[in-house]
Amino acid sequence: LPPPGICVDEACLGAWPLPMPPEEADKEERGRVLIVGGSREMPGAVILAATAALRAGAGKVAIATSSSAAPLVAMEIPESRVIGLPETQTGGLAAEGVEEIADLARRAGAVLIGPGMVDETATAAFVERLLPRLDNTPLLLDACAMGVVRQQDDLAFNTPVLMTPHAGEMAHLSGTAKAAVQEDPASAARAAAERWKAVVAVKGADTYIADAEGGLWHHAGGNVGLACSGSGDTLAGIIAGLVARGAPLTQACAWGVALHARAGERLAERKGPLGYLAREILDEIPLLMHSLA
Ligand code: NPW
Ligand code: AMP
Ligand code: MG
Repeated sequence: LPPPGICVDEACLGAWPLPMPPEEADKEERGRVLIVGGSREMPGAVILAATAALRAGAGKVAIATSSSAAPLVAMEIPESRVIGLPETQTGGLAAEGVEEIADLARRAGAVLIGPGMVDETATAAFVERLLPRLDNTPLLLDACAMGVVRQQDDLAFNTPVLMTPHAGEMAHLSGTAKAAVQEDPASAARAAAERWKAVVAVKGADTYIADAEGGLWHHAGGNVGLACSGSGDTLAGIIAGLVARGAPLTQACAWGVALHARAGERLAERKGPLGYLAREILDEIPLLMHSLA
């Protein structure tokens, strides 16, 4: 682990190599990711996240999404197993769906929940029911799923958890103003990490990653083209893929943020600084991962 406070740059990542599977490894050894999310209105987010996990080198990915979106999602990503879960009336995932994926979640190397989910209350109930079933599987909470921390004042996770809010979400979760988070994102990340006993990355042009032990890492880079629809879903999926490969949450997060940003820089050079698509970020990842290693 590089010392807290250090910038996450090439030198730091080179000294913090990702776990590599042996050449003779099978796909189980390369790690399994379970992605839970999506809804009728936003089926695309889990497709982006699942593709991202595979691009980051995970061996297997399963997606659990709303039953109405499942057939479409399965067609779009033939590499993935897709499980349809019961929906609430508002289009969220019903908490009883946890029973259908509890075994998969326990056996996964990483579970990501949140991309494309709607209905914070239903999603929080889903996450609350999932948490005790995890058996220490690392859990990544993004987007709507982070709302679980608003349900209980004294919530502190007792399994490894990573949260990836942008400034607006961080403000919503901590009950502060977005401007206050933007003014001092490092302190917002630190306070959240300490409060919820999680690794917390406050995302933006500068991203700050804090852990519950007081560690803090900073990344600057990427370009404004990354401020696009679906961008965060790709980041969350990349990190999940790295965790499933065996990287600890802090390392996976630092590497994921750096890879995502470098991919944005490359796309800016080739396609122009604005207008590239979130899905195009993903094609860049395998070679970038190789060249930064
Ligand atoms: P505001 O503006 O802060 O008052 P962002 P995002 C609100 C999915 N996507 N709790 C916010 O309100 C992502 O995976 C799916 C409650 C605004 O009205 C996420 O699930 C794509 N409300 C979701 O969209 C591609 C909150 O939500 C609205 C909140 C949002 O992701 C695009 C949208 O918020 C996208 O990535 C919270 N914690 N946070 C797909 N193809 O399927 C925000 N809001 O911040 O504009 O949307 O972060 O991009
Ligand atoms: P989300 O808002 O969840 O879709 O996530 C957006 C992603 O794009 C995060 O990883 C941010 O760090 C990144 N991002 C957003 N704006 C910029 C920017 N101006 N420069 C570099 N990266 C950015
Ligand atoms: Mg997002």
